[in-house]
Amino acid sequence: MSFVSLGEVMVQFNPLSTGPLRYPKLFEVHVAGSEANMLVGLAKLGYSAGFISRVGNDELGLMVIKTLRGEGVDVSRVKVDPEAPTGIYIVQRHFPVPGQSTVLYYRHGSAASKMGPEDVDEDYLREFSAIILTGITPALSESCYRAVQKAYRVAKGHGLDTIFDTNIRIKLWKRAELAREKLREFLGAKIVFTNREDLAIIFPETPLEEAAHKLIDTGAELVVVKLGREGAIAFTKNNETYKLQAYAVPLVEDVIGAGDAFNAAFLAALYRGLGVEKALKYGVAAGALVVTVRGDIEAQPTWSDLETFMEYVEKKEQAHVR
Ligand code: KDG
Repeated sequence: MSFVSLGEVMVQFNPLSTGPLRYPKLFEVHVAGSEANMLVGLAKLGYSAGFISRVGNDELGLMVIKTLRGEGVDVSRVKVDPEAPTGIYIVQRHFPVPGQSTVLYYRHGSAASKMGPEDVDEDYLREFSAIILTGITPALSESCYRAVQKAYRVAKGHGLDTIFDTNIRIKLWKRAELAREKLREFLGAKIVFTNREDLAIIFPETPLEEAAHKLIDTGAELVVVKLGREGAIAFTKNNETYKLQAYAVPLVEDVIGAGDAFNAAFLAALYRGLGVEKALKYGVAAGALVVTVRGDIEAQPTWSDLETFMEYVEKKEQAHVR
């Protein structure tokens, strides 16, 4: 099993202190972006992964390429754009809502936003067995939207499994209706990851379970609704439902990237043949690990990390019961 994806990866500036961004003086630098995060997670779990993107001809672009390569992702299709810069974003942690993070994007006109259908090489896609796309890339520009359309169509045509995370970023779309309208065509992917907020945008005023079933009616075989601290629910086309509580972790540094880590571990377990229930378990474990550090990719687990974490949680639970 091998995974290909298309999207923007940025340099993330994450303050060492929490609170309003006016004040921190010290920032840590990370490489992050939803699609690339998932590929790194999958690579750590033993799968091959390839990324299609563009970065600027600048030091930050070099950092992105070097980091992804170091994590085992094939970057042969990451182009270096001589004119546009690498995108960046800054994180504000635990303010104004404790436990949550918000982001400031500086990515308008970035190298990745200039991607288009010409970046999607059909022969390259055919080297993989599954494609992962998200609702972020179509929001970057009209040409990125067309690139995602092409990738989705070509992948379906060549029999790749299609995986789509709705990942609606209102800061990019500006209007919820636009996201709803433009993302509709990707909702029939084989596996759809989403969350409560995105479902409310896609199917307004529809109860969560009904909305998930609407996605199944659209063609999805498996719909996974991530619920943050509450865990996740999976709905299958065979009418099965699986629900799992999240693992509580003593320390939440930064929640950004948890959803991507969840997806990666969920997919890794599912494609290893472990079944949906076990996949949910690995997914929430990976999500729990990622929130304990700043940065999206650093704490993504290997199989052995997942086993160690799960043993620790089980021991804690048993001690609690006694
Ligand atoms: O899922 C985490 C991502 O949201 C974060 O890394 C930044 O890719 C990003 C985005 O577009 O929001």
